[in-house]
Amino acid sequence: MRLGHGRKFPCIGVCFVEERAFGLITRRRFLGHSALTASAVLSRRAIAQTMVQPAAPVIPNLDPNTLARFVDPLPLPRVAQPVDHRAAPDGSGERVPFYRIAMQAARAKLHRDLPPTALWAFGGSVPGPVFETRSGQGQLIEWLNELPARHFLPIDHGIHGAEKEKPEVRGVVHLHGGKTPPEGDGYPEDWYAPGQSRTYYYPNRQDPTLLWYHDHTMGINRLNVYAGLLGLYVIRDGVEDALHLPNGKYEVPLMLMDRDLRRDGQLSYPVSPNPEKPWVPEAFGEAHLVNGKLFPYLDVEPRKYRFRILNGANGRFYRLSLSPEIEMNQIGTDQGLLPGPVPVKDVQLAPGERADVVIDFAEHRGARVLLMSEAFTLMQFRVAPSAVSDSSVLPSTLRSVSPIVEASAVNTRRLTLDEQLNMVSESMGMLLNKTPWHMPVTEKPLLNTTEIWELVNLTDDVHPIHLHMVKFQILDRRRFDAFEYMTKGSLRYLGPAMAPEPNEMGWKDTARVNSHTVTRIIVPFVGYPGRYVWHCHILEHEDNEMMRPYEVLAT
Ligand SMILES: [Cu+2]
Repeated sequence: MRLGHGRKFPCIGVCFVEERAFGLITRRRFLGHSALTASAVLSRRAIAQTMVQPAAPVIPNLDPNTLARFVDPLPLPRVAQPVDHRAAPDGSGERVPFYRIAMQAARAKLHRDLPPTALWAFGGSVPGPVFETRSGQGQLIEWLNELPARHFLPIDHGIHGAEKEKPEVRGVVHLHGGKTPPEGDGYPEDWYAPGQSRTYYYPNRQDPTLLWYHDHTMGINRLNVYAGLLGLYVIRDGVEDALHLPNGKYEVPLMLMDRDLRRDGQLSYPVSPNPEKPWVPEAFGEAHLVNGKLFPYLDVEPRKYRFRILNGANGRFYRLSLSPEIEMNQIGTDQGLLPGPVPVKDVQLAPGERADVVIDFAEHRGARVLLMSEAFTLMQFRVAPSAVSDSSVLPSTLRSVSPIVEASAVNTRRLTLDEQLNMVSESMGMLLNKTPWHMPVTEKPLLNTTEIWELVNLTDDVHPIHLHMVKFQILDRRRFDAFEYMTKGSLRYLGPAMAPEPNEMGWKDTARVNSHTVTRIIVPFVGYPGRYVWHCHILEHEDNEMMRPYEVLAT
Protein backbone atom coordinates (compact mmCIF):
# COMPACT_ATOMS: atom_id res chain seq x y z
CA MET A 1 0.00 0.00 0.00
CA ARG A 2 1.53 3.24 -1.11
CA LEU A 3 -0.14 6.09 0.56
CA GLY A 4 1.56 9.38 1.15
CA HIS A 5 1.37 10.58 -2.40
CA GLY A 6 -0.99 12.62 -4.46
CA ARG A 7 -2.32 16.04 -3.81
CA LYS A 8 -5.78 17.36 -4.25
CA PHE A 9 -6.65 18.91 -7.60
CA PRO A 10 -4.08 20.93 -9.44
CA CYS A 11 -5.55 24.38 -9.36
CA ILE A 12 -4.81 25.34 -12.96
CA GLY A 13 -6.43 28.68 -13.29
CA VAL A 14 -9.48 27.57 -11.36
CA CYS A 15 -10.21 26.67 -7.80
CA PHE A 16 -12.70 24.38 -6.24
CA VAL A 17 -15.58 25.02 -3.99
CA GLU A 18 -17.68 22.83 -1.84
CA GLU A 19 -21.41 23.09 -2.29
CA ARG A 20 -23.92 21.73 0.12
CA ALA A 21 -27.26 20.88 -1.37
CA PHE A 22 -29.88 18.30 -0.56
CA GLY A 23 -27.68 17.15 2.28
CA LEU A 24 -24.94 16.15 -0.10
CA ILE A 25 -21.52 17.56 -0.53
CA THR A 26 -20.03 17.80 -3.97
CA ARG A 27 -16.94 19.66 -5.03
CA ARG A 28 -17.18 21.67 -8.17
CA ARG A 29 -14.99 23.88 -10.20
CA PHE A 30 -15.59 27.52 -9.56
CA LEU A 31 -16.89 28.80 -12.87
CA GLY A 32 -18.29 32.12 -11.85
CA HIS A 33 -21.89 30.92 -11.89
CA SER A 34 -23.70 32.87 -9.26
CA ALA A 35 -25.86 29.88 -8.44
CA LEU A 36 -22.78 28.02 -7.40
CA THR A 37 -20.84 30.80 -5.78
CA ALA A 38 -23.66 32.08 -3.64
CA SER A 39 -23.87 28.86 -1.69
CA ALA A 40 -20.22 28.03 -1.91
CA VAL A 41 -18.12 27.49 1.15
CA LEU A 42 -14.39 27.52 0.63
CA SER A 43 -13.33 24.04 1.71
CA ARG A 44 -10.27 22.98 3.61
CA ARG A 45 -9.20 21.40 0.35
CA ALA A 46 -9.64 24.55 -1.69
CA ILE A 47 -7.55 26.36 0.90
CA ALA A 48 -4.90 23.69 0.56
CA GLN A 49 -5.04 23.99 -3.21
CA THR A 50 -4.19 27.64 -3.10
CA MET A 51 -0.89 26.55 -1.61
CA VAL A 52 -0.08 24.42 -4.66
CA GLN A 53 1.87 25.79 -7.58
CA PRO A 54 1.24 23.33 -10.39
CA ALA A 55 3.28 23.13 -13.54
CA ALA A 56 1.64 24.97 -16.40
CA PRO A 57 0.11 22.69 -19.02
CA VAL A 58 1.85 22.71 -22.38
CA ILE A 59 -1.37 23.53 -24.22
CA PRO A 60 -4.01 25.36 -22.18
CA ASN A 61 -7.41 23.82 -21.66
CA LEU A 62 -10.33 24.82 -23.84
CA ASP A 63 -13.21 26.79 -22.38
CA PRO A 64 -16.14 24.90 -23.95
CA ASN A 65 -18.33 27.96 -23.54
CA THR A 66 -16.39 29.60 -26.38
CA LEU A 67 -17.85 27.02 -28.80
CA ALA A 68 -21.08 27.43 -30.76
CA ARG A 69 -23.92 25.52 -29.14
CA PHE A 70 -26.31 23.06 -30.74
CA VAL A 71 -24.58 22.75 -34.08
CA ASP A 72 -24.16 18.96 -33.98
CA PRO A 73 -27.04 16.47 -33.94
CA LEU A 74 -27.07 14.04 -31.02
CA PRO A 75 -25.26 10.89 -32.21
CA LEU A 76 -26.90 7.56 -31.50
CA PRO A 77 -24.61 4.58 -30.89
CA ARG A 78 -24.81 1.88 -33.56
CA VAL A 79 -26.19 -1.49 -32.49
CA ALA A 80 -23.58 -4.24 -32.14
CA GLN A 81 -24.03 -7.10 -34.60
CA PRO A 82 -23.00 -10.71 -33.93
CA VAL A 83 -20.40 -12.20 -36.26
CA ASP A 84 -21.38 -15.81 -35.56
CA HIS A 85 -23.38 -18.09 -33.30
CA ARG A 86 -21.53 -20.45 -30.97
CA ALA A 87 -22.33 -23.02 -28.29
CA ALA A 88 -23.04 -21.45 -24.90
CA PRO A 89 -20.38 -22.51 -22.41
CA ASP A 90 -23.01 -23.49 -19.83
CA GLY A 91 -23.44 -26.99 -21.28
CA SER A 92 -27.01 -26.30 -22.40
CA GLY A 93 -26.16 -26.98 -26.04
CA GLU A 94 -27.81 -23.68 -26.93
CA ARG A 95 -26.19 -21.66 -29.67
CA VAL A 96 -25.88 -18.00 -28.77
CA PRO A 97 -24.82 -14.85 -30.61
CA PHE A 98 -21.07 -14.30 -30.73
CA TYR A 99 -19.70 -10.78 -30.98
CA ARG A 100 -16.17 -9.55 -31.52
CA ILE A 101 -15.41 -6.03 -30.27
CA ALA A 102 -11.97 -4.45 -30.18
CA MET A 103 -10.57 -1.83 -27.86
CA GLN A 104 -8.64 0.36 -30.26
CA ALA A 105 -7.30 3.85 -30.84
CA ALA A 106 -9.78 6.08 -32.66
CA ARG A 107 -10.37 9.71 -33.52
CA ALA A 108 -13.70 11.46 -33.21
CA LYS A 109 -15.12 14.94 -33.73
CA LEU A 110 -16.52 16.00 -30.37
CA HIS A 111 -17.81 19.26 -31.84
CA ARG A 112 -18.16 20.75 -35.34
CA ASP A 113 -15.48 23.34 -34.69
CA LEU A 114 -12.91 21.12 -33.00
CA PRO A 115 -10.33 18.97 -34.77
CA PRO A 116 -10.73 15.20 -34.23
CA THR A 117 -9.86 14.05 -30.71
CA ALA A 118 -7.65 11.02 -30.11
CA LEU A 119 -9.59 8.50 -28.03
CA TRP A 120 -9.57 4.84 -27.11
CA ALA A 121 -12.81 3.23 -28.13
CA PHE A 122 -14.74 -0.02 -28.25
CA GLY A 123 -15.36 -0.78 -31.90
CA GLY A 124 -13.99 2.59 -32.97
CA SER A 125 -16.63 4.86 -31.38
CA VAL A 126 -17.33 6.57 -28.06
CA PRO A 127 -19.72 5.39 -26.77
CA GLY A 128 -19.01 1.94 -28.15
CA PRO A 129 -21.68 -0.03 -30.00
CA VAL A 130 -24.83 -0.66 -27.95
CA PHE A 131 -25.71 -4.29 -27.25
CA GLU A 132 -29.40 -5.17 -27.57
CA THR A 133 -30.46 -8.41 -25.92
CA ARG A 134 -33.30 -10.13 -24.06
CA SER A 135 -33.55 -11.49 -20.52
CA GLY A 136 -32.23 -15.05 -20.51
CA GLN A 137 -30.71 -14.71 -23.98
CA GLY A 138 -27.06 -15.51 -23.40
CA GLN A 139 -24.33 -14.06 -25.53
CA LEU A 140 -20.61 -14.40 -26.03
CA ILE A 141 -18.37 -11.40 -26.58
CA GLU A 142 -14.73 -11.60 -27.55
CA TRP A 143 -13.13 -8.42 -26.28
CA LEU A 144 -9.91 -7.81 -28.19
CA ASN A 145 -7.17 -5.55 -26.91
CA GLU A 146 -5.89 -3.81 -30.04
CA LEU A 147 -4.71 -0.71 -28.19
CA PRO A 148 -1.30 0.85 -28.90
CA ALA A 149 1.72 -0.13 -26.82
CA ARG A 150 1.99 3.21 -25.03
CA HIS A 151 -0.61 4.99 -22.90
CA PHE A 152 -1.37 8.62 -23.71
CA LEU A 153 -2.67 9.58 -20.27
CA PRO A 154 -0.55 9.99 -17.10
CA ILE A 155 -0.04 6.65 -15.33
CA ASP A 156 0.87 6.85 -11.63
CA HIS A 157 3.24 3.96 -11.10
CA GLY A 158 2.99 4.42 -7.35
CA ILE A 159 -0.60 3.15 -7.39
CA HIS A 160 -1.16 -0.49 -6.53
CA GLY A 161 -1.52 -2.50 -9.72
CA ALA A 162 0.14 0.09 -11.96
CA GLU A 163 3.78 -0.65 -11.12
CA LYS A 164 6.47 0.14 -13.69
CA GLU A 165 7.18 -3.53 -14.40
CA LYS A 166 3.62 -4.08 -15.65
CA PRO A 167 2.72 -3.46 -19.32
CA GLU A 168 1.83 0.19 -19.72
CA VAL A 169 -1.30 -0.60 -21.71
CA ARG A 170 -3.68 -3.19 -20.32
CA GLY A 171 -7.40 -3.75 -20.58
CA VAL A 172 -10.20 -5.86 -19.14
CA VAL A 173 -13.95 -5.40 -19.64
CA HIS A 174 -16.63 -5.37 -16.95
CA LEU A 175 -20.35 -5.35 -17.67
CA HIS A 176 -21.66 -3.01 -14.97
CA GLY A 177 -24.84 -4.41 -13.42
CA GLY A 178 -24.48 -7.73 -15.20
CA LYS A 179 -25.27 -10.91 -13.31
CA THR A 180 -22.19 -12.48 -14.78
CA PRO A 181 -20.23 -15.62 -13.76
CA PRO A 182 -16.94 -14.61 -12.10
CA GLU A 183 -14.71 -15.78 -14.95
CA GLY A 184 -16.41 -13.26 -17.25
CA ASP A 185 -16.89 -10.39 -14.84
CA GLY A 186 -13.71 -8.53 -15.72
CA TYR A 187 -11.87 -8.95 -12.42
CA PRO A 188 -9.43 -6.01 -12.23
CA GLU A 189 -6.39 -8.30 -12.11
CA ASP A 190 -7.56 -10.28 -15.16
CA TRP A 191 -6.19 -7.58 -17.49
CA TYR A 192 -4.47 -8.47 -20.71
CA ALA A 193 -2.01 -6.68 -22.98
CA PRO A 194 -2.38 -5.49 -26.59
CA GLY A 195 -2.54 -8.37 -29.04
CA GLN A 196 -4.60 -10.53 -26.65
CA SER A 197 -8.31 -11.08 -26.21
CA ARG A 198 -10.77 -12.71 -23.81
CA THR A 199 -14.16 -14.18 -24.59
CA TYR A 200 -16.75 -13.65 -21.88
CA TYR A 201 -20.14 -15.30 -21.54
CA TYR A 202 -23.09 -13.15 -20.43
CA PRO A 203 -26.12 -15.31 -19.50
CA ASN A 204 -28.33 -12.19 -19.09
CA ARG A 205 -30.56 -14.05 -16.63
CA GLN A 206 -31.81 -10.83 -15.08
CA ASP A 207 -34.54 -8.25 -15.39
CA PRO A 208 -34.59 -5.84 -18.31
CA THR A 209 -32.57 -2.69 -17.73
CA LEU A 210 -29.78 -0.50 -19.06
CA LEU A 211 -26.33 -1.86 -18.22
CA TRP A 212 -23.02 -0.52 -19.45
CA TYR A 213 -19.63 -1.98 -20.19
CA HIS A 214 -16.32 -0.34 -19.47
CA ASP A 215 -12.70 -1.00 -18.74
CA HIS A 216 -11.88 -2.15 -15.20
CA THR A 217 -8.11 -2.55 -15.24
CA MET A 218 -6.30 -2.45 -11.91
CA GLY A 219 -4.58 0.87 -11.26
CA ILE A 220 -5.36 2.55 -14.62
CA ASN A 221 -9.13 2.12 -14.86
CA ARG A 222 -9.71 5.87 -14.53
CA LEU A 223 -7.41 6.57 -17.46
CA ASN A 224 -8.79 3.86 -19.76
CA VAL A 225 -12.37 4.98 -19.18
CA TYR A 226 -11.43 8.65 -19.55
CA ALA A 227 -9.81 7.70 -22.87
CA GLY A 228 -13.23 6.47 -24.02
CA LEU A 229 -13.56 2.77 -23.17
CA LEU A 230 -17.26 2.61 -22.30
CA GLY A 231 -20.54 1.64 -23.96
CA LEU A 232 -24.18 0.72 -23.33
CA TYR A 233 -25.92 -2.66 -23.05
CA VAL A 234 -29.71 -2.99 -23.02
CA ILE A 235 -31.68 -6.00 -21.78
CA ARG A 236 -35.40 -6.24 -22.65
CA ASP A 237 -38.24 -8.69 -22.06
CA GLY A 238 -41.84 -9.31 -23.03
CA VAL A 239 -43.25 -7.90 -19.80
CA GLU A 240 -41.62 -4.56 -20.50
CA ASP A 241 -42.63 -4.68 -24.17
CA ALA A 242 -46.27 -5.12 -23.09
CA LEU A 243 -46.19 -1.79 -21.26
CA HIS A 244 -46.04 0.07 -24.61
CA LEU A 245 -43.57 2.61 -23.37
CA PRO A 246 -42.13 4.89 -26.04
CA ASN A 247 -39.87 2.74 -28.22
CA GLY A 248 -38.01 2.68 -31.50
CA LYS A 249 -36.89 6.18 -32.42
CA TYR A 250 -38.77 7.48 -29.38
CA GLU A 251 -36.40 5.64 -27.03
CA VAL A 252 -33.08 7.45 -26.85
CA PRO A 253 -29.92 6.55 -24.92
CA LEU A 254 -28.06 9.45 -23.32
CA MET A 255 -24.56 8.67 -22.12
CA LEU A 256 -23.21 11.56 -20.08
CA MET A 257 -19.58 12.21 -19.28
CA ASP A 258 -17.32 15.16 -18.67
CA ARG A 259 -13.86 15.68 -20.05
CA ASP A 260 -11.29 18.44 -20.10
CA LEU A 261 -10.07 19.28 -23.56
CA ARG A 262 -7.01 21.21 -24.61
CA ARG A 263 -7.42 24.05 -27.07
CA ASP A 264 -6.24 21.69 -29.82
CA GLY A 265 -9.23 19.48 -29.03
CA GLN A 266 -7.22 16.70 -27.38
CA LEU A 267 -8.04 15.11 -24.03
CA SER A 268 -6.51 16.68 -20.96
CA TYR A 269 -6.44 14.64 -17.78
CA PRO A 270 -5.58 16.53 -14.57
CA VAL A 271 -2.35 15.74 -12.76
CA SER A 272 -0.87 16.56 -9.40
CA PRO A 273 2.11 18.93 -9.24
CA ASN A 274 4.42 15.94 -8.62
CA PRO A 275 5.27 14.29 -11.97
CA GLU A 276 6.33 11.13 -10.12
CA LYS A 277 2.92 10.87 -8.47
CA PRO A 278 0.38 12.33 -10.89
CA TRP A 279 -2.76 10.78 -9.34
CA VAL A 280 -5.51 13.25 -8.41
CA PRO A 281 -8.44 12.31 -6.19
CA GLU A 282 -11.10 13.44 -8.67
CA ALA A 283 -11.16 14.46 -12.33
CA PHE A 284 -13.92 16.89 -13.26
CA GLY A 285 -14.09 18.14 -16.84
CA GLU A 286 -15.66 21.33 -18.13
CA ALA A 287 -16.75 19.80 -21.44
CA HIS A 288 -19.93 17.77 -21.01
CA LEU A 289 -20.39 15.16 -23.69
CA VAL A 290 -23.73 13.55 -24.51
CA ASN A 291 -23.22 10.40 -26.58
CA GLY A 292 -19.75 11.75 -27.30
CA LYS A 293 -20.76 15.26 -28.50
CA LEU A 294 -20.46 18.70 -26.94
CA PHE A 295 -23.73 20.67 -26.85
CA PRO A 296 -25.65 18.41 -29.27
CA TYR A 297 -29.26 18.95 -30.27
CA LEU A 298 -32.03 16.43 -30.84
CA ASP A 299 -35.10 17.07 -32.99
CA VAL A 300 -38.10 15.65 -31.18
CA GLU A 301 -41.80 15.41 -31.89
CA PRO A 302 -44.32 16.87 -29.43
CA ARG A 303 -45.00 13.53 -27.73
CA LYS A 304 -43.55 11.15 -25.11
CA TYR A 305 -39.94 10.00 -25.29
CA ARG A 306 -38.11 7.47 -23.17
CA PHE A 307 -34.54 8.42 -22.29
CA ARG A 308 -32.12 5.79 -21.01
CA ILE A 309 -29.54 7.85 -19.15
CA LEU A 310 -26.12 6.79 -17.84
CA ASN A 311 -23.71 8.85 -15.82
CA GLY A 312 -20.50 7.56 -17.37
CA ALA A 313 -18.30 10.28 -15.86
CA ASN A 314 -15.21 9.48 -13.82
CA GLY A 315 -16.26 11.58 -10.85
CA ARG A 316 -18.95 14.10 -11.82
CA PHE A 317 -22.36 13.97 -10.15
CA TYR A 318 -25.16 15.13 -12.43
CA ARG A 319 -28.42 16.71 -11.34
CA LEU A 320 -30.50 16.77 -14.49
CA SER A 321 -33.35 19.14 -15.14
CA LEU A 322 -35.08 20.79 -18.08
CA SER A 323 -35.23 24.48 -18.96
CA PRO A 324 -37.95 25.67 -19.21
CA GLU A 325 -38.90 23.49 -16.29
CA ILE A 326 -40.84 20.44 -17.43
CA GLU A 327 -41.79 17.66 -15.08
CA MET A 328 -40.21 14.32 -15.97
CA ASN A 329 -41.31 10.86 -14.93
CA GLN A 330 -38.57 8.56 -13.75
CA ILE A 331 -39.66 5.00 -14.53
CA GLY A 332 -36.52 3.02 -13.81
CA THR A 333 -33.21 2.97 -12.04
CA ASP A 334 -30.00 0.92 -12.21
CA GLN A 335 -31.55 -2.53 -12.25
CA GLY A 336 -34.81 -1.90 -14.04
CA LEU A 337 -38.27 -0.46 -13.75
CA LEU A 338 -39.60 1.20 -10.63
CA PRO A 339 -42.99 0.08 -9.23
CA GLY A 340 -44.54 3.14 -10.88
CA PRO A 341 -43.55 6.44 -12.48
CA VAL A 342 -42.05 8.98 -10.08
CA PRO A 343 -42.67 12.61 -11.12
CA VAL A 344 -39.43 14.56 -10.73
CA LYS A 345 -38.17 18.03 -11.50
CA ASP A 346 -34.59 16.84 -11.38
CA VAL A 347 -32.76 13.56 -11.48
CA GLN A 348 -29.56 13.06 -9.57
CA LEU A 349 -27.05 10.60 -10.98
CA ALA A 350 -23.74 9.65 -9.40
CA PRO A 351 -21.07 8.02 -11.57
CA GLY A 352 -22.27 4.57 -12.62
CA GLU A 353 -25.96 5.20 -11.86
CA ARG A 354 -28.67 5.03 -14.53
CA ALA A 355 -32.09 6.60 -14.85
CA ASP A 356 -34.94 5.61 -17.14
CA VAL A 357 -36.96 8.77 -17.74
CA VAL A 358 -40.07 9.62 -19.76
CA ILE A 359 -40.43 13.20 -20.96
CA ASP A 360 -43.62 14.37 -22.67
CA PHE A 361 -43.02 17.24 -25.10
CA ALA A 362 -46.71 17.36 -26.20
CA GLU A 363 -47.39 20.67 -24.47
CA HIS A 364 -44.22 22.29 -25.82
CA ARG A 365 -44.72 22.39 -29.58
CA GLY A 366 -42.09 24.54 -31.28
CA ALA A 367 -40.12 25.03 -28.07
CA ARG A 368 -36.40 24.80 -27.47
CA VAL A 369 -35.84 22.80 -24.29
CA LEU A 370 -32.44 22.53 -22.62
CA LEU A 371 -31.16 19.56 -20.66
CA MET A 372 -29.23 21.09 -17.79
CA SER A 373 -27.16 19.88 -14.88
CA GLU A 374 -27.41 22.74 -12.42
CA ALA A 375 -25.62 25.62 -14.19
CA PHE A 376 -24.25 23.45 -17.03
CA THR A 377 -26.06 23.15 -20.34
CA LEU A 378 -25.75 19.62 -21.71
CA MET A 379 -27.93 19.54 -24.84
CA GLN A 380 -30.99 20.97 -26.58
CA PHE A 381 -34.30 19.38 -27.59
CA ARG A 382 -35.96 21.05 -30.59
CA VAL A 383 -39.66 20.29 -30.41
CA ALA A 384 -41.43 20.22 -33.78
CA PRO A 385 -44.35 22.68 -34.13
CA SER A 386 -47.08 20.39 -35.44
CA ALA A 387 -49.15 18.08 -33.25
CA VAL A 388 -48.64 14.34 -33.67
CA SER A 389 -50.50 11.29 -32.43
CA ASP A 390 -48.82 9.34 -29.66
CA SER A 391 -49.87 5.75 -29.02
CA SER A 392 -47.24 5.12 -26.35
CA VAL A 393 -48.35 4.74 -22.77
CA LEU A 394 -47.04 5.73 -19.36
CA PRO A 395 -48.72 3.11 -17.15
CA SER A 396 -49.31 3.94 -13.50
CA THR A 397 -48.00 0.49 -12.56
CA LEU A 398 -44.75 -0.67 -14.08
CA ARG A 399 -43.35 -3.61 -12.16
CA SER A 400 -43.73 -5.20 -8.78
CA VAL A 401 -40.76 -4.46 -6.52
CA SER A 402 -41.24 -6.13 -3.16
CA PRO A 403 -39.20 -4.58 -0.37
CA ILE A 404 -36.84 -7.16 1.10
CA VAL A 405 -37.71 -7.89 4.71
CA GLU A 406 -34.84 -6.92 7.01
CA ALA A 407 -35.38 -10.02 9.11
CA SER A 408 -34.45 -12.14 6.11
CA ALA A 409 -30.83 -10.99 6.38
CA VAL A 410 -28.54 -13.61 7.90
CA ASN A 411 -25.66 -11.21 8.47
CA THR A 412 -25.03 -7.49 8.96
CA ARG A 413 -21.64 -6.04 8.10
CA ARG A 414 -20.51 -2.61 9.23
CA LEU A 415 -18.04 -1.29 6.65
CA THR A 416 -16.40 2.12 6.73
CA LEU A 417 -15.51 4.46 3.87
CA ASP A 418 -12.24 6.14 4.71
CA GLU A 419 -10.00 8.87 3.39
CA GLN A 420 -6.51 9.63 4.64
CA LEU A 421 -5.51 13.28 4.63
CA ASN A 422 -2.10 14.78 5.30
CA MET A 423 -1.40 17.82 7.47
CA VAL A 424 -2.69 20.26 4.86
CA SER A 425 -5.81 18.25 4.10
CA GLU A 426 -4.56 16.75 0.87
CA SER A 427 -5.89 13.33 0.05
CA MET A 428 -3.48 10.46 0.40
CA GLY A 429 -5.96 7.86 -0.83
CA MET A 430 -9.26 6.23 0.05
CA LEU A 431 -10.04 2.86 1.59
CA LEU A 432 -12.96 0.58 2.24
CA ASN A 433 -13.07 -0.61 5.84
CA LYS A 434 -9.50 0.67 6.29
CA THR A 435 -8.29 -2.27 4.25
CA PRO A 436 -6.17 -2.04 1.09
CA TRP A 437 -6.89 -4.17 -1.97
CA HIS A 438 -4.17 -6.76 -1.48
CA MET A 439 -5.24 -7.85 2.00
CA PRO A 440 -7.09 -11.19 2.34
CA VAL A 441 -10.77 -11.25 1.40
CA THR A 442 -12.91 -10.35 4.40
CA GLU A 443 -16.43 -10.20 2.87
CA LYS A 444 -17.55 -13.74 2.09
CA PRO A 445 -21.35 -13.95 1.85
CA LEU A 446 -22.96 -17.32 1.26
CA LEU A 447 -24.67 -17.87 -2.08
CA ASN A 448 -28.45 -17.49 -1.85
CA THR A 449 -28.37 -15.63 1.45
CA THR A 450 -29.25 -12.03 2.15
CA GLU A 451 -27.04 -9.57 4.04
CA ILE A 452 -27.33 -6.00 5.24
CA TRP A 453 -24.28 -3.84 4.59
CA GLU A 454 -24.04 -0.72 6.75
CA LEU A 455 -21.82 1.66 4.81
CA VAL A 456 -20.36 4.13 7.32
CA ASN A 457 -19.00 7.13 5.44
CA LEU A 458 -16.32 8.83 7.55
CA THR A 459 -15.25 11.13 4.70
CA ASP A 460 -16.39 14.55 3.51
CA ASP A 461 -17.45 13.19 0.10
CA VAL A 462 -20.36 11.30 -1.36
CA HIS A 463 -19.18 7.93 -2.63
CA PRO A 464 -21.27 5.89 -5.10
CA ILE A 465 -20.71 2.33 -3.91
CA HIS A 466 -21.14 -0.45 -6.47
CA LEU A 467 -21.25 -4.19 -5.88
CA HIS A 468 -20.56 -6.46 -8.83
CA MET A 469 -22.91 -9.32 -9.83
CA VAL A 470 -25.73 -8.53 -7.39
CA LYS A 471 -28.64 -6.12 -7.19
CA PHE A 472 -29.78 -4.64 -3.91
CA GLN A 473 -32.24 -2.28 -2.26
CA ILE A 474 -31.43 0.80 -0.20
CA LEU A 475 -32.94 0.53 3.30
CA ASP A 476 -32.18 3.97 4.70
CA ARG A 477 -29.65 6.71 5.36
CA ARG A 478 -28.85 8.18 8.74
CA ARG A 479 -26.51 10.98 9.82
CA PHE A 480 -24.02 10.19 12.57
CA ASP A 481 -21.23 11.85 14.53
CA ALA A 482 -18.18 10.94 12.46
CA PHE A 483 -15.72 12.59 14.86
CA GLU A 484 -17.01 10.51 17.75
CA TYR A 485 -16.84 7.38 15.63
CA MET A 486 -13.25 8.07 14.64
CA THR A 487 -12.08 9.01 18.14
CA LYS A 488 -14.13 6.68 20.34
CA GLY A 489 -15.38 4.03 17.97
CA SER A 490 -19.00 4.57 18.98
CA LEU A 491 -21.77 5.12 16.46
CA ARG A 492 -24.01 7.96 17.63
CA TYR A 493 -26.79 8.93 15.27
CA LEU A 494 -27.69 12.59 14.84
CA GLY A 495 -31.20 12.12 13.49
CA PRO A 496 -33.76 9.63 12.33
CA ALA A 497 -33.18 7.12 9.56
CA MET A 498 -34.30 8.57 6.23
CA ALA A 499 -35.99 6.45 3.62
CA PRO A 500 -34.43 6.44 0.16
CA GLU A 501 -35.81 8.87 -2.40
CA PRO A 502 -38.92 7.62 -4.26
CA ASN A 503 -36.84 7.25 -7.43
CA GLU A 504 -34.37 5.02 -5.54
CA MET A 505 -37.05 2.59 -4.38
CA GLY A 506 -36.27 -0.03 -6.96
CA TRP A 507 -33.40 -2.42 -7.55
CA LYS A 508 -30.03 -0.76 -7.48
CA ASP A 509 -26.44 -1.77 -8.12
CA THR A 510 -24.82 1.56 -7.19
CA ALA A 511 -25.85 3.59 -4.14
CA ARG A 512 -24.86 7.07 -3.09
CA VAL A 513 -23.34 6.94 0.38
CA ASN A 514 -23.49 10.47 1.69
CA SER A 515 -20.88 12.12 3.87
CA HIS A 516 -21.06 11.34 7.58
CA THR A 517 -24.03 9.10 6.91
CA VAL A 518 -24.67 5.42 7.43
CA THR A 519 -26.32 4.06 4.30
CA ARG A 520 -27.81 0.62 4.74
CA ILE A 521 -28.32 -1.65 1.75
CA ILE A 522 -29.89 -5.11 1.76
CA VAL A 523 -28.31 -7.52 -0.69
CA PRO A 524 -29.48 -10.95 -1.82
CA PHE A 525 -26.33 -12.75 -2.98
CA VAL A 526 -28.08 -14.61 -5.77
CA GLY A 527 -26.25 -15.64 -8.92
CA TYR A 528 -22.87 -17.31 -9.03
CA PRO A 529 -20.26 -18.28 -6.45
CA GLY A 530 -16.81 -16.83 -6.88
CA ARG A 531 -14.59 -13.78 -6.56
CA TYR A 532 -16.03 -10.34 -7.35
CA VAL A 533 -15.32 -6.77 -6.28
CA TRP A 534 -17.10 -3.89 -4.61
CA HIS A 535 -15.86 -0.36 -4.91
CA CYS A 536 -16.49 3.35 -5.11
CA HIS A 537 -17.47 4.36 -8.64
CA ILE A 538 -15.53 7.61 -8.55
CA LEU A 539 -12.83 6.06 -10.68
CA GLU A 540 -9.97 8.04 -9.14
CA HIS A 541 -11.00 6.65 -5.74
CA GLU A 542 -11.41 3.13 -7.05
CA ASP A 543 -7.95 3.17 -8.63
CA ASN A 544 -6.32 4.34 -5.42
CA GLU A 545 -7.53 1.59 -3.12
CA MET A 546 -11.25 2.28 -2.66
CA MET A 547 -11.97 -1.18 -4.00
CA ARG A 548 -12.03 -4.56 -2.29
CA PRO A 549 -12.56 -8.12 -3.44
CA TYR A 550 -15.49 -10.05 -2.06
CA GLU A 551 -16.24 -13.72 -2.49
CA VAL A 552 -19.60 -15.43 -2.80
CA LEU A 553 -19.22 -18.85 -1.18
CA ALA A 554 -21.10 -21.83 -2.58
CA THR A 555 -23.36 -23.37 0.02
CU1 LIG B 1 -15.30 7.42 -3.62
